Amino acid sequence: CDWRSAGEYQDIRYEVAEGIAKITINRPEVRNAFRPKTLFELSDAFNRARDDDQIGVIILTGQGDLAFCSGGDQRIRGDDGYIGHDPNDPVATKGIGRLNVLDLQVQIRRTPKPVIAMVAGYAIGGGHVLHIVCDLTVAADNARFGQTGPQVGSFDGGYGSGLLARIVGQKKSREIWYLCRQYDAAEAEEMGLVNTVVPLAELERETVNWARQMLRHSPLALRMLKASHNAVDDGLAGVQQLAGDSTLLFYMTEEAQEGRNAYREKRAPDFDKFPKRP
Ligand code: 2NE
Repeated sequence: CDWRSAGEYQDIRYEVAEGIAKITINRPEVRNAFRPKTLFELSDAFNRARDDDQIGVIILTGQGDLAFCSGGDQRIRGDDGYIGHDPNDPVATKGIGRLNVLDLQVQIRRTPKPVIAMVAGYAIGGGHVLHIVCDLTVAADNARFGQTGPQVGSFDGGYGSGLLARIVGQKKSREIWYLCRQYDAAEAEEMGLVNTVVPLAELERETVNWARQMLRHSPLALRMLKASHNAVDDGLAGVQQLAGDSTLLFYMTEEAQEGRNAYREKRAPDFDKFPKRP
């Protein structure tokens, strides 16, 4: 893929090619751990990919072969969350902590385009949860997965446990969280935690192949399938997204447009010509 960079970021990279956006967490010195700024930049990049009507699939990955993401940067964990050091952030300058990875998780779920986690090396802690909330995971054979919360005084009781249990089952999810073991790529594939495992050298090529295959398919169908898969687990917010997509489709019909046109033309709407479908 002939990636072209876009956007001005410090902690991440945003690149596009062939209708694919690749978002890379770029803090390899800490195994791609995130700080508040990393997450704000990731959020901006996901919005950029969402708003670009040429982008059909998003890849989330980490810089280098050693890690996808190792979760929250423990060096800047304060007593109430992760404390940024941005002088323009009034919350950070007051020393107030953030847990803004949770906002990013929700954003990835709401992004109406397939998101593939491309995992080489460690996906650990909050970094493991990021791959959980992606639609698909393509793992390199050196990938290692796990949660560390109970070791480091943390937990993710939202998607990090509820959605994980949906994916691997209740017993396995509790094992992953309670014991804080690490699982290699083969074990992850065995438990349905990843879609496929490929040699490290072929990770990007294979991930791009998966993206290309989806790009050949109907973007609206993929959008509806993502919302449909999310709906039950996301409760009323999931239903809202699916319902919003129904509204989108309805707006595209002549029937909905008759209502709009009648309002604009200050006349009564004429819905008689539309069938009362069985
Ligand atoms: C990721 C892992 C298993 C990698 O191990 P290894 O042996 O390959 O590397 P090493 O030497 O541990 O790490 C290399 C450098 O990266 C730093 C390390 O401290 C080390 O720095 P130096 O000693 O070279 O200066 N590093 C790695 N992960 C870091 C992190 N998360 N924060 C800050 N520095 C980090 C191994 O490094 C590991 O287990 N890392 C910690 C994983 C972890 O516990 N993450 C936090 C979980 S809690 C969370 O993410 C969370 C949540 O639960 C709820 C809400 C929000 C966040």
